[in-house]
Amino acid sequence: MKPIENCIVNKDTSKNPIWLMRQAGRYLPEFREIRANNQDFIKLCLNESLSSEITLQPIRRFGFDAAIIFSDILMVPFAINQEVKFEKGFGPKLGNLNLDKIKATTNEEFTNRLKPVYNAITRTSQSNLLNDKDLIGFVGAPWTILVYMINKMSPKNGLPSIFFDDPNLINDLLNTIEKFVKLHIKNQINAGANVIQIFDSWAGLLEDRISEYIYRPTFNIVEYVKKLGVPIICFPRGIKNYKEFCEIVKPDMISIDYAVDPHEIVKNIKIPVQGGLDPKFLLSDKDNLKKEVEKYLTIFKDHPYTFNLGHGILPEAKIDLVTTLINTVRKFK
Ligand code: 1CP
Repeated sequence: MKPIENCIVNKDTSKNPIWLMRQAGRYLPEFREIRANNQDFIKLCLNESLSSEITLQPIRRFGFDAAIIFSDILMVPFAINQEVKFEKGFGPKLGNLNLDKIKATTNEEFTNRLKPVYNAITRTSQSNLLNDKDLIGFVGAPWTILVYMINKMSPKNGLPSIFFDDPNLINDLLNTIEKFVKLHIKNQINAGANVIQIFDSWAGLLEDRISEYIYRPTFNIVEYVKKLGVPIICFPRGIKNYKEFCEIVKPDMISIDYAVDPHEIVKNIKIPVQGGLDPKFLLSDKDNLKKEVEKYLTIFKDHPYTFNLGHGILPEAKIDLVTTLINTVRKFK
């Protein structure tokens, strides 16, 4: 693994590196072109030359400071033998949960099924476009992966109350997911990823049992990644108490969502921070966007801060506003 001097996770307050969550994706015409000819999303994630190309598209166009491998958090359920499909206009659709089948998955089977993802990481890490840039590997947090596995589709309209009826099943499944998430991280690092991000996109759905379902498994993964010598970023979207999360889980960097007050974060959190900008500003206009970007940069002026959004970039984001965003960040003094 190559050491990156200008790593997106660092304690330097004199610069603000920038990359965007979901930067390799649907807002880019060059991605849409590839997608139009590749209807099966899982197959596309397992096409090592195309997934490497998609990873590099936003670097070529915008020169972000980091690339994030083109894959999906639902590749883990796929690799532990739960059916996963992506339907146009609907989103992910998962097959029935069969715990015995999942638990019977061996590490070798898991690694073999995701081999193309690891090959894509190696191939991408060798690109000249990434000479002095990070390559981010990622996973879903056990809680967020579990939500998709039990709910079998996006929980964007909420979870049924029966979801929480069987804590034994939840704990059992969380342990199994944690084991494979660790393996997936180790494989990505061995392939050439030099930063890891954990997406807990549905952390905000939990009110009780946060310690058990979020803090404990995420802490275990953070400790594991630290031992591998790679920085780890956590994105627990929608949680109420980022300070408590950081104190208990101890990531190297915290990625904040757009609903939290950045003033509170800078006051209460000592570790490097990433993110915050509401992705909707990339649908607005230059002046509005600049004002909001400068707001975040000013608040985090004396804090290690990597610029990013408070959630993934929207498919409707305007390309020229992404350019404005980068220029504003790079020019800020
Ligand atoms: O063309 C298409 O319709 C596919 C859209 C798409 C893309 C481009 C999906 C389906 N996944 C991805 C890639 C992806 N997903 C990346 C690639 C690298 C990059 O960031 O550029 C990453 C990091 C993810 C992570 C991901 N997948 C998350 C966590 C981040 C977040 O946005 O909260 C989640 C929740 C998913 C699940 C997922 N994948 C795709 C969809 C439509 C969904 C469901 C979202 C939902 O439940 O509403």
